[in-house]
Amino acid sequence: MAHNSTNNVQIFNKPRVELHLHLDGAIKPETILYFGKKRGIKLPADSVEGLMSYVGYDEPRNLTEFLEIFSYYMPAIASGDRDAVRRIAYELVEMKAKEGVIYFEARYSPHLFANSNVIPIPWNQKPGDLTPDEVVHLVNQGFQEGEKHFKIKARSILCCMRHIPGWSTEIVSLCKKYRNEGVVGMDLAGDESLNCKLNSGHCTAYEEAFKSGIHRTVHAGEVGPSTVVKEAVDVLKAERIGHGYHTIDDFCLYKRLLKLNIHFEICPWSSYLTGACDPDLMKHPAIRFREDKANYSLNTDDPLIFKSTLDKDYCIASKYMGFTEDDFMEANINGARSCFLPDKEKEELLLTLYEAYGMVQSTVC
Ligand code: PRH
Ligand code: ZN
Repeated sequence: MAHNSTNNVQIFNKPRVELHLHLDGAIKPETILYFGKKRGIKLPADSVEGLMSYVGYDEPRNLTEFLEIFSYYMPAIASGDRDAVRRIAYELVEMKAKEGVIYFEARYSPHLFANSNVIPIPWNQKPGDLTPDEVVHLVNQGFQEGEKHFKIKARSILCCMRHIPGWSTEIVSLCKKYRNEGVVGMDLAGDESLNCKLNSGHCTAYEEAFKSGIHRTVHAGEVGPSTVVKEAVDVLKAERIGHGYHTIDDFCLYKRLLKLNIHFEICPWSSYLTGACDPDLMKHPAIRFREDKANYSLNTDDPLIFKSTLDKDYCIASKYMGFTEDDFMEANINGARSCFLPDKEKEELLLTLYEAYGMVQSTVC
């Protein structure tokens, strides 16, 4: 199915909220090339088109193949360059402001940007001294600078990684440490198809997050079965589910999550490209979520790799899933209601949306 005609057409020209977006999946190719050159790190190509022919794609693969792509370009950004981390955060705010987003929550693994020995250090580089803690500080700085320039709000969610449970305790500590400086929650990301079994390291960290009032989302039921979603809600006490498409395979669970008002962070184009759903987008679970008035939002996930902007996801929802202007407003209001901001800021965000959507009288004279 050709989806090029859905690229870059703005069909919902009103303020938006985005809750599921990976910082390391939303880097400008120009910035990857810049830091690759500056640091003498070899990349698969030295032009934007060349790099994108390795990094971007537009026909379905599987989640494992998709996740491998990060390792093609992350060495240029990770493992020691403080400017790179600050700059990609700043540029993400710029990017989202252009897409009409007024509030977003971007997620990342601080360990994957630090000197964690996971992103291989190129032979000509000395091992650096960038810690996960400093990474969080740098991202916060980049976001704050971006917020000042682009007049939108940016917050972050710190990711635990399914295959490295040993990092999760530090993640919850960082969430607590930086809860007043831009970090609003915790996530569990990574390859659900290979690491379906929940590790006790993640359970302990999520338990601690729950006790400490740290907001929780979990990637679940993207390509994995509905049991992963059940575990995310019942064991990890997730308030939101990243993707969650396979929830609908278990009717009882689905009905229960509708009642609990669990939020589903839907990423239409991502789900097509990772093989998470039927490639026929007219059969996408988002249609069911919409019909059942579930609590869900529309998101990009990894726009660098998916060669997309939020417009792509909205266009797909409109063209293949029958979404109307009212549905888009509803999805954004749902997103604002289920965002991880403190109550007062959440109310302000909701009021801004209600005003922009003509649902209340503007307070501006
Ligand atoms: N599903 C699971 N994991 C994902 C996705 C997708 O939604 N997109 C990115 N990631 C992982 C990548 O390994 C990335 O490095 C990490 O999340 C942190 O952003
Ligand atoms: Zn994701």
